[in-house]
Amino acid sequence: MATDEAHDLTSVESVQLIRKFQFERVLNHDTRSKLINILGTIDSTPAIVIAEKTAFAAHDETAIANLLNVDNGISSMRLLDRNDIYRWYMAVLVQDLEASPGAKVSLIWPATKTHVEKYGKQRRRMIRETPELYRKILIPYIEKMRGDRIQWVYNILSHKVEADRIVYENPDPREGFILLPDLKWDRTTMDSIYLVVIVHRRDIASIRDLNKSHIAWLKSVDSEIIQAVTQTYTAISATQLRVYVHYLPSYYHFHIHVTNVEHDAGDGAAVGKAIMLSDLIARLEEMSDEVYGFVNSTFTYWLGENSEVWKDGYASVIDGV
Ligand code: M7G
Repeated sequence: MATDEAHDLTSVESVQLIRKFQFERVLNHDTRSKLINILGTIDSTPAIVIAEKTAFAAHDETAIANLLNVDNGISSMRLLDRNDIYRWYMAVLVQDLEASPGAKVSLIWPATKTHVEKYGKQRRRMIRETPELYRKILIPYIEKMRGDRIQWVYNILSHKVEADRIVYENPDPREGFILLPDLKWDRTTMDSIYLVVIVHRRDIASIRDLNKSHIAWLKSVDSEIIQAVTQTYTAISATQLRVYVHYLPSYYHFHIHVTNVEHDAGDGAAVGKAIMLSDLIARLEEMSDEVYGFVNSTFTYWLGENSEVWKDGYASVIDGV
């Protein structure tokens, strides 16, 4: 099935599609975030399933007050052990697809080699990327990663998909952007709010393309984001938002991550990957006219050893790997 046709599937057909998943192997799993990445096939084509147990609805006091209720909280329990004033149990939660689903499941199909690398377990390497290394290794790689690989971005920008999810749009082709829920968010848990901002302009692949001429624009995007998010989700205030970008990103069309600062976004918010948007703006402001833009800067980040940037790039140029 062509990717375009896959987009047009109804929600029932999409459920039938994922049911056809044939297990191949576990790519990675994380006991802390209760997440598992599984590789398999659908109709003999590689597919990746990412399954994550949902968080408790801490903001819904009624639901939490009923947690020990047999009918709509924990339906059955077994004592594992006890010691003095301490008791610990295993429990079965009453789950409901609308009000309290047990898991969030994502499907990538057809999955590319890059997806399999990204979602697989891998060792990491720290890279100090100078302007020279950026030109030598990243520019040719970024060329390859544009086009079809960011079709999902173009689908959002043209309102072809996810249009009804848009939280805010500034439609200006040069200055504008779309703010919408990130696929990682369950769209209900306020503490784990995760939104993504995709800019309309197509000339910025990553922060490397930003320079001093973008300062005013970035500042207005930053304040428009904060205003739109706090007006839409009134429980959240400006000081509760973490607004940042990734370097390296997975997708080379400029986008910004917006999360609740309470949310543990794991690696995605970690040093060596996440850079606060306001820090980037400040760095540009402090930059001399000779340096002018991030194309002439050095960035340090981590990379997975499975990634093409490492295997076909840095591994061969860094001494003593
Ligand atoms: P990134 O830094 O390029 O990649 O951010 P990474 O964080 O995945 O390494 C891209 C962001 O866009 C991530 O937070 C993704 O979860 C999110 N995202 C990716 N896709 C394919 C989609 C999508 O189709 N829809 C939405 N709403 N978000 C997506």
